[in-house]
Amino acid sequence: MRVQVGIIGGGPAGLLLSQILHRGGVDNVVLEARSRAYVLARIRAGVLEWGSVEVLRGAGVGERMDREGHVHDSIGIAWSGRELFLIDTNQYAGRPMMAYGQTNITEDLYAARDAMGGVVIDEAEDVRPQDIDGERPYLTYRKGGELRRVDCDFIAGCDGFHGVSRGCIPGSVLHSVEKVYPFGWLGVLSETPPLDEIIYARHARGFALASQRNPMLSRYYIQCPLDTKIEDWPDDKFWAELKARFPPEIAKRIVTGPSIEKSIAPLRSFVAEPMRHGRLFLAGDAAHIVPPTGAKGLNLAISDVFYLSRALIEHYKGKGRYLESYSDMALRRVWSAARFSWWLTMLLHRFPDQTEFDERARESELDYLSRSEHAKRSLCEQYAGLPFEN
Ligand code: RFL
Ligand code: PHB
Repeated sequence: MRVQVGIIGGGPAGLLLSQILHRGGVDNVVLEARSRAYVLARIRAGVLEWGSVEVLRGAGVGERMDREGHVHDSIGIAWSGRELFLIDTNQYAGRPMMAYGQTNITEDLYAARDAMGGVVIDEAEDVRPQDIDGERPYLTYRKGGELRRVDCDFIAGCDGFHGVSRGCIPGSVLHSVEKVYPFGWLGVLSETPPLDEIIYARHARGFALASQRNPMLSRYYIQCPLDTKIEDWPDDKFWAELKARFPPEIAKRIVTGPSIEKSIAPLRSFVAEPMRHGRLFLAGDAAHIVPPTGAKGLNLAISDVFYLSRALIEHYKGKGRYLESYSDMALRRVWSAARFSWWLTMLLHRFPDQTEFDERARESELDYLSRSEHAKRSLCEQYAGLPFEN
C-alpha cells in the first residue's frame, strides 16, 4: 500500500488526524493495534475546551456533540469547611466548555471515517516505523500472520503513551521530562443524574471530582494510593468515600447507583521533545501525559492534531512553513497545559509527605483565588484553553 501519511494508533488523535487529512485531500491509513470494540470500550476524558469543540466541528464530527453534549461555563471548587466556590469561564475567559465523553468522540470519528471510506486497519500487530530519517519512510506490520508494508511520505505517531513511535527517535535526540505523583484516581461511571456543575473537591481524606457525561450518566473520581485494587472498592464503599470528601450540602445531592465502569489511573506529567524527528511526527499521548486534574489530555491531543494536520495539508499545497515549526508550536501549548495541570494537581490533592506549611500555602492560594479577579481570570483562561497559534 502507498499513502501520503501513515498514522499509527486509532485513538482520538489518530482518527481525528486521519479525518482532517482526508477532508484536506491528503490520503492516509490508520494502523491500530487493538480491535475496534476494545478502543470504543475505553472510558476516559470528558471535558472539551471550546477550541477543541471547533476543531471537531470543522472536521465534520460535531453534529452529535452539538446535540448531546452539555455546554457549561462554571467550575466549582469545594474546599472542606468553606463555601463552594464557583468560577464562570464565560465571564472570565469569554468561552464555555463542553461535557462530551471521549468514548462518544471516538465513536463519531469511526463513523465519519467509515462514511468517507477512510482506511482504519485494526488488530495490526507489531507495527514498526522504518527509515524515518530517510526520504522514503515506510511502516511494516502483521495482520493475520502476514507481514505487510505501507510506503508513505510521513509517519504520524498517534499511538499513546505505550506506543512504539516515540522509542524510534534516537536517544541522542529525544529528551524526556517526567514527574510521577504518589497517587492515582479511582474513577466510576454510573447511570445516575450528575450534579449540575463539575466540582473539584479538596479534602483531608484526599481529592474528589464530580463530573458528567449526559443527563443520565455521571463520572466521579477519588484520589487513591498507587497500590489500590479495584476489587477492594465495591460500589457502597466508593459512594461513602466520595460523599465524605464533598461538603454535606453537595454530598446529599449526589445520586448513587450501580457502577457500570470502574478503573484506576496513576497520575503523571511527561513531555518528550522534540515532537518531530525526520519524517516521524508525534501527536497526543505518544508525546506527553498530563495528570487529569486540568482536563487537558484529550484537548492537547486535539490541538496537536490541529497543528499537524494544518502543517501536512499546507505542505501538499506547496507551503512548507508549518511542518518546520510543528514541534516548537505544539510544545508551547503542551508545556502551558503541563504547567497548569501540575499546578491544579498540587493545589487540590493530599500528598503523603505534606507539611503544615504546604497546607497553609494551599489555603492561602485558594483565598487569593476567591478574592482576586486577576487570579480567577488566569485560572479560567487556562482551564477554558489558550488559543491556537497562527
Ligand atoms: P490514546 O487514546 O491512548 O490512543 C492511542 C491508540 O494507539 C493504539 N496503539 C497502537 N496502535 C498500533 N501500534 C502500536 N504499537 C500501538 N500502541 C498503541 C492504542 O491501542 C490506542 O488506540 O492516545 P491519543 O489518541 O493521543 O488520545 C489521548 C487521550 O486518550 C488522553 O490524553 C486522555 O484520555 C487522557 N486521560 C484523561 N484525560 C482527561 O482529560 N480526563 C480524564 O479523565 C482522563 N482519563 C486518561 C484517562 C488516560 C488514561 N490512560 C492513557 C491510561 C484515563 C486513562 C486510563
Ligand atoms: C471527566 O469528566 O472524566 C473529567 C473531568 C474533569 C477532569 C478530569 C476528568 O479534570
